[in-house]
Amino acid sequence: MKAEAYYPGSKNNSQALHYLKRFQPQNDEVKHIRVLLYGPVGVGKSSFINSVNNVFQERMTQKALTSSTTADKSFTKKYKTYTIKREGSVNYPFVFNDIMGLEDGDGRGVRADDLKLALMGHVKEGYTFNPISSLSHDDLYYNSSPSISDRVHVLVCIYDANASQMKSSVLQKMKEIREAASELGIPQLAILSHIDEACGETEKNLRNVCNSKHLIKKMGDFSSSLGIPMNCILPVKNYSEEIQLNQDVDTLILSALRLIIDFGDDYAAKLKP
Ligand SMILES: Nc1nc2c(ncn2[C@@H]2O[C@H](COP(=O)(O)OP(=O)(O)O)[C@@H](O)[C@H]2O)c(=O)[nH]1
Ligand SMILES: [Mg+2]
Repeated sequence: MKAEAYYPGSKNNSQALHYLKRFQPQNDEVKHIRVLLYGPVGVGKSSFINSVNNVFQERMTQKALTSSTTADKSFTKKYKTYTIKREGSVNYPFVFNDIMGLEDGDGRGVRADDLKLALMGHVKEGYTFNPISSLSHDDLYYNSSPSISDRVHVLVCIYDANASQMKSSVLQKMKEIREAASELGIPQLAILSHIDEACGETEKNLRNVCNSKHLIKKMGDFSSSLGIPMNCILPVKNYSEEIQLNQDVDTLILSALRLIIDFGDDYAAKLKP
């Protein structure tokens, strides 16, 4: 893989940001592209949303609360839409939801059937996912007639590149949700987060992402176990402990986001109210 694939030059950041700041969905009926981030607790779903927000506000921000301890089971159980603020009271036309997967036997997370409902836009804002039972049609939080903006337009599975081993139960769950998304024709991508911690080379310099044999292998493994092509596996380092913006972090966030939004937009373009 060529370095230019991820680091095509310093001009690239402002170009990508400019493109995304001007972005409008092709479909006039679509208010925003809805991105669903899916993955186990602690992989960096909230951090990715925060990182996107930092890049757009051009400063450090705190938005989707991140958990500093992954043992915290109370995080991100509610279905909540995160927006990125533009000037005034306007938001950018892309929004994020994050959902934590249900891991085997741990009694937390979100059930596969609820995930499917979320993909179709049936889950109303504020619904608290219940690991024991799924959202029923007569529930107050069931949206029986979702608009095309309520629907999910692109699914992004997230996993931690630093995880010593990719849990097969987690990958299995990701496969299931991917299949549900495929049935609906929803495009899918995957983020490999924590690349700064995944190997010595990227720890020293994020730009080594394309030279790190270890990381390329991780991306390849993730790609083949999920069945997502290699060019849809996006290596990312989220903002975590930084106190100021960093150009190399921004580059990865922006190139991931650009692909995510373009894929979602192509799908949304085909939807009819
Ligand atoms: N070093 C590093 N830390 C990260 C990265 N992404 C997330 N974190 C940290 O991992 C922890 C869990 O992240 P969080 O976003 O809450 O995960 P979530 O449960 O998937 O929403 C937090 O302490 C984050 O600061 C990353 O890419 N690199
Ligand atoms: Mg979270």
